[in-house]
Amino acid sequence: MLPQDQLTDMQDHPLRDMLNLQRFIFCPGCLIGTIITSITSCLKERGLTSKDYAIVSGIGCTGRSSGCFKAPAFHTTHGRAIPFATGLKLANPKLKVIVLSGDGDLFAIGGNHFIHAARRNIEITVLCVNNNVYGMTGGQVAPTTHIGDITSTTPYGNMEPPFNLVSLAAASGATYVARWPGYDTLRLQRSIFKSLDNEGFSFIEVLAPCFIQYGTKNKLGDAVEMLEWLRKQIKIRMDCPPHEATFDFKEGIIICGEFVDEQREGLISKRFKSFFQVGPCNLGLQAATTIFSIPFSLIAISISACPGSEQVYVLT
Ligand SMILES: Cc1ncc(C[n+]2csc(CCOP(=O)(O)OP(=O)(O)O)c2C)c(N)n1
Ligand code: SF4
Ligand SMILES: [Mg+2]
Repeated sequence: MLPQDQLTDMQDHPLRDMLNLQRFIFCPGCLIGTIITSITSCLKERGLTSKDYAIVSGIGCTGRSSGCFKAPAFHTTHGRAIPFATGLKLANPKLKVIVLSGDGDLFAIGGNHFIHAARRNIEITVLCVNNNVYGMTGGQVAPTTHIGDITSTTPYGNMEPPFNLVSLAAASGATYVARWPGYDTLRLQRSIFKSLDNEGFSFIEVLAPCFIQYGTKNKLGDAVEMLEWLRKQIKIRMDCPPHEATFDFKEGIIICGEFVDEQREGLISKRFKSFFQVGPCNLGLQAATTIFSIPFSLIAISISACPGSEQVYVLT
């Protein structure tokens, strides 16, 4: 964690009204901080206040990012950011709900929630910080770890093939899908703007190497060397079908770009418009709970912690 005395020169930071700067606990050189400021800059540019949006994260280094926002921000349980975000969106459909979490959180323990949220085309944005490993817990293998990679749980090399996250998102039904390296803030921000406008499920994969847990074990160097290693592999293609969007460390080719950008009415707009308009709120929520099989407690927590105050809610 950064000592407080290193933050004394941050009093005039342009995003200080929207960010808890003392909560930036990430290793110096980690792109998670850059991704948080990219999101915040987009929200500011759009003129959105803390009453207009909510941030939801799971557990992990990326999961800690919810604490950085001076907004309704929810540090939920491991893998459950998406169902929590779904509850928020159902309770307040006008809210822009952004999930920011890690590859392990969203695609290992939370994988089931991801594919069904995409299938439903629920109107939320999911940003996945993909560092190909469980960073915070000691560098264990993740469903995004490449074949042959050394991790703390695959000391002789990983034998399992990784998910291609953009292909998975597209196949599951997401209506906006993109992949960018975290240092490419302009393209990343353009995608965040598009996701805020998308009336459906948006997925943005953001590549952000973990030099502490992944780079060290695979002899890829320090933060700067790993970013250079990543940069050399990036090829931008805006016309690439998602299943051809290669993410191949061995070949040294990572296709970045926008892979899906289509108009399809989102779930809340399509199926629940009339429900929210005519029925009492709790009736609508009970029906939603039954239909979606989302635990009622999660929705209830979402409502009881509904935006309006500038706090972080930690659920254990
Ligand atoms: C139910 C449960 N199982 C396991 C854990 C331990 N755990 C915390 S974070 C994490 C993995 C996080 O990986 P990722 O989402 O990739 O986050 P990163 O640290 O890489 O950003 C695990 C397994 C937990 N907190 N709760
Ligand atoms: S351990 Fe890795 S993912 Fe976590 S803050 Fe450090 S560099 Fe980033
Ligand atoms: Mg990770």
